[in-house]
Parts: sequence; C-alpha cells; structure tokens
Amino acid sequence: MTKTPFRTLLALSTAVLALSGCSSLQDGMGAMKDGMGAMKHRMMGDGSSATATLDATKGNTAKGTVTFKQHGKHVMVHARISGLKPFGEHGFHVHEKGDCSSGDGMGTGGHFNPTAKPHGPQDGDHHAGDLPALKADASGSADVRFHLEGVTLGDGGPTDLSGKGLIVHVGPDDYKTQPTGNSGARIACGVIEPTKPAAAAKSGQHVH
Ligand SMILES: [Cu+2]
Repeated sequence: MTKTPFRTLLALSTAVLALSGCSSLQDGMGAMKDGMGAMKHRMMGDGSSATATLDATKGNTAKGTVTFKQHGKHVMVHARISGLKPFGEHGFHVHEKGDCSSGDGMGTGGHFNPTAKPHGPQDGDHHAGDLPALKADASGSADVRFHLEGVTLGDGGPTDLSGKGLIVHVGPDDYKTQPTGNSGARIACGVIEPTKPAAAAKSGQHVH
C-alpha cells in the first residue's frame, strides 16, 4: 500500500517527461514548418503580379483590366470592367488556355482546373479558375476586389494563373451546372500576362 503511490508518481513523471519531450519536438517541427512555409512563399512567387486586358468578343461591349498580385498564400485580384449589362450578373472564370484569337473566347478552352475539382462557389469545392461573379452597377461597370486561395502567380507550378485565359460571360454563374456554371456566351476575353517577377519585386531593383 505504501509503495503504490511512489510507483504511480514514477510512472506519472515518466509520462510527463515523455509528453514534454514530445511537445518540444512538436514545437521544433512547427518552427521548421513555418520556416519552410516562408521559403515556399518566396519560391511561389510572393510579390509577383500579372495583368489581363479584357477585350470584347465579336458583337459585344465588355472590356476592362484585371490585375493579380501574389500575397503570401493568396492571389489578390482587382477587376475593373465596363460595357456590362446594367445591374447584370456575369460569370467570371480563368480558363485553361491564353488564346483569345478566335474572337469568341472559345480558344481559351474550359475552366482552369489543375486540381480536378467540380465547378463551384469559392466557399466549396471549385475549379482553381472559378471566380466570384461580376455584378454590374447602373452604368454597366464593375470594380471589385477579391482574393483567391489555392492558386499561385509566376511560380510555374500547376496552379499558376500566368498565361491563362480570363473570360467574362453574358449571364450569371449558377455554380452548379458541371463543368461550366451555365453562364452562356463569352463576351470578353483576355490573357493573364506576368508584369513583375517575384525576384524583382523582392530585391526592389528596377527592371528596365
Ligand atoms: Cu468561363
């Protein structure tokens, strides 16, 4: 009876030692992971940017400029588009090919979908190229900012948006119909062209 508490204490302290050893190992792993994360962000092209100039497809009026900037894990997007239907909602996607030469936007192919996900809204499973729909004001313009997760800019990896097509559709995206969202014809088309590589952005050097 007198020996049991001691043995219990011994067992407990061994367990505590094992636990503390484990947790400091986890801290170490965590710190290493953070370091790797920071390194990965640099490699992922943090600070790199790109611009797409959207031109109206045949018979349409929508046009504008969309800028992209990698910021940590996110790609920040600023879209300024005019010539939309007043108060209209328009499907808006990154498509897989940067080719607007056909004049109807069809040369851009389907939605950019490197991770083989279904088409959907930002808060659910979605194509890497699925974007929030554009909502036009009374004058048919939209000026919106949003950020994307799960895509990169300028790293040359599978989810890199650089060089891809950008499409505005005539109608709203239902975020359900596979694989397109059923937003109809392509009324504006552009190519996401890199404007600033990550290295130049990081070093602060001017590129002439
Ligand atoms: Cu589309």
